[in-house]
Amino acid sequence: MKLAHVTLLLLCSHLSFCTIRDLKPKEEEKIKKPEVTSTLDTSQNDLVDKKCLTKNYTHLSCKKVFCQPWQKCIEGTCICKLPYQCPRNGTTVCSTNGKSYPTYCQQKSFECLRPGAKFLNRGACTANGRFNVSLKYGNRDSEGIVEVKLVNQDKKMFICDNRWSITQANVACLDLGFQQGALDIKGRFHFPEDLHLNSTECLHVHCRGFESSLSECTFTKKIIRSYQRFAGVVCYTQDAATSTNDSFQCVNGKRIPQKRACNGFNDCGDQSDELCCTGCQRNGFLCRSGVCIPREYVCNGEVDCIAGDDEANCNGDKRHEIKEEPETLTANMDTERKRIKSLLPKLSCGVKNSVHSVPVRRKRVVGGKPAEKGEFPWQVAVREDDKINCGGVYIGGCWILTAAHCVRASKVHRYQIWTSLLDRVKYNRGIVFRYVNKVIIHENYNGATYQNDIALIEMKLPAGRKECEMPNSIPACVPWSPYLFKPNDTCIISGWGRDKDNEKVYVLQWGQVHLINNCSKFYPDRYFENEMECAGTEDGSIDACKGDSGGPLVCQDANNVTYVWGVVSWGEQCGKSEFPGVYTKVANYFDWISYHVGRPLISQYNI
Ligand code: 4AZ
Repeated sequence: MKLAHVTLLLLCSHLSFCTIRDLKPKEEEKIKKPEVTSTLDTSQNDLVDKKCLTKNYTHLSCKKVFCQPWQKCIEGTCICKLPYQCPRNGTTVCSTNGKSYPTYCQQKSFECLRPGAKFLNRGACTANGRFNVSLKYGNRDSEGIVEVKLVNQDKKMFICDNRWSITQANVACLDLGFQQGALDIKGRFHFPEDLHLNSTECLHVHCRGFESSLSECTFTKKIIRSYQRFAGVVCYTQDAATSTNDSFQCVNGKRIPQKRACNGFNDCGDQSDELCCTGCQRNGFLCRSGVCIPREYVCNGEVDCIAGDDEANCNGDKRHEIKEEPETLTANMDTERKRIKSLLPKLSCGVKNSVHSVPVRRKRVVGGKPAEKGEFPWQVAVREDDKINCGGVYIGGCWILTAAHCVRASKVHRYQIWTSLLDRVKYNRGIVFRYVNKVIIHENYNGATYQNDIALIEMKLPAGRKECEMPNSIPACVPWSPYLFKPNDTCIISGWGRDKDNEKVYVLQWGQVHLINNCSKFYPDRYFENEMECAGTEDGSIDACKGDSGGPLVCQDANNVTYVWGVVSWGEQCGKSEFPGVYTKVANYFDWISYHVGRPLISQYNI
C-alpha cells in the first residue's frame, strides 16, 4: 500500500523528463496532433537507474543479492562452493547423471561447478525414475503447452494456467535447453477441441526462479472443476525476440519489454531487470538496495533484501509463507533450500547484548552527548604512549579498523588498544587493554589527499590465551556491499575528539548524522566518490573533529544490526554545515579487509 504511493510519486516526478525526450510525436503526427498530453510512453521505464545498469549486475552479484547456499560471495560475485563446504545434514537427492548425492546442497554445488547433470528427485536414484518436460500444440519447437512427466507418476500431465508465471516459464525453457529462458507465457497454440474435456487434472507448479530444471520446483495436483486453461510458453530464441526500442536489454543478451523491468519478477532469467531500480511496479517490493522483489516475498520469513528490509516490522506475520499442500507430488526443495540456509555458519556482529536500547535522543562529537556503558561496544581508543589521539573500531578476532593517518607501522610497540573505555581521565570499570602485534596500512594510502585512509591493527594475544577476547566488546559488522545504506540514512559517530569550541572531551561522545549525497559540491577535486563518504547535519551542529579520527561512523540495518559504514578521516574544520565530515567508505574495502583478517571473520553470508 505504501509502495504504490511511492511508485506513483516517482512516476510523476520523472514525468517532465519523459515528456520531453520520449513523448515526442513523429513528424507526420505532429501535423495532425501537435500536442501530446495524455499518453505515457512505455519505451522509457522511469523506474530504472541507468547509471547502475552499466555495472551489469545479475543474480550472481552479491553486492545486490544474497548468494545461494551452495555458493559463496567472493569479490562481489557468487561463485560455486566446493561440495564439502555444504552443511552435512540433509537427505539424499538423485541427479540426472544417475548419481545420488548426500544433500541437495552438494548436488547443486556439483552442478554449479559442472553444469550438465541436474536435480532429478529427492531420495536415492531408482532405475525407472524419469522426469520429462515437453511442449505441445505450438507452431515451433520452442513453444507450446507445457506437458510434464513427474518421476513418480506414470502419466504425463499438463500444467494449470493459474499461478503459472514467467518465473516458472523461464525454468521450463531452461530445462528444455533454451539458455535465455522464456520470451512469454502467452502464445497461439492449437489445442485439440477435446483437450479440456478429457483432462480431469492439471499440475500446479511453484518455482523460485533459480532452478535449472522444473523437477526442482514443487508440483501439486489439482482437480479441474470448472473451465481450466493450461499453461503455455514461448521460449526465447533470437528470431522470436523483436528488437524494438521498447525493450530492456538484459545482461544475458535477452531483450524483454521495457515495461517488465522493475516489476519484481525475474523476466531476464539472470535477474538483471530487477537490480537497478528506483521504484517497482505494482507487484514488486523495492528493497533499499534498489532491487525489486516479488511482493509475496515480503514477510515470508526469509530475508531477500540485503539490508533486511523485506522482513523488518513484520510482527511475526508470516502470511505469505508457502504452506505445504496435501496433494504435493514432489518434495519441496524450496523448503530444503531454506533449511540448508539456516544451517550455514552465522557471524555474531553488530548486535548489542546489553540492556541499553538504541540511542535515539537527537543531541549533539562536536555537539555530542556522553555515551553510557555498553552503548558502543565496538568503539576502542588507540593509545600512543600515554595519549589517545585516535579512535578505532573492533571488527572481531584480534582486529581493529582505524584510519591510516592515525598509525605508523614503525610505532607498533608504542600503541595500545583500550576497550570498554568511557572516561579517559577518570578511568571507568571494565577497561581492557591490549598491546599491538601488527599495523597494516592500506598500500594506496595517500597522505596528501587522504585517499584510502584505512588501516588495520592486530592486537597481541594476552599471555597464555588463544583468543583476544575482550569481555565487554562486540564487533561491528563489516559491510560487504555499498548498497546497504544510502544518502539521508541516519547513522552514528562516536569518539573522544574535540568539542565545538575545540574543548577537550573526556567522556566518549556520540551524535546522529546523516549520509550526504553528492559531496563533491562541498569539496571539489578533493572528494572521491567510491572511497569516501560524507555525513553531517543540516546545520553542521554534529560533526567529528580532531581526535575522533579512526573511529566509527556506524549505521543500523532494518533489523538493527550495526555496520561500520565509515572511519572518521578528514574535513575542513569542524561543525560547519558547508564542510561536512568525510569518512573512509568501508564497504569499498571489504575485500582488502578480508584479505588481511581472513574471510570467515567478517563474512556474514556464505563464507
Ligand atoms: C581531524 O583533524 C579531523 N569535521 C577529523 C574529522 C574532521 C575534521 C578534522 C571532520 O582529525
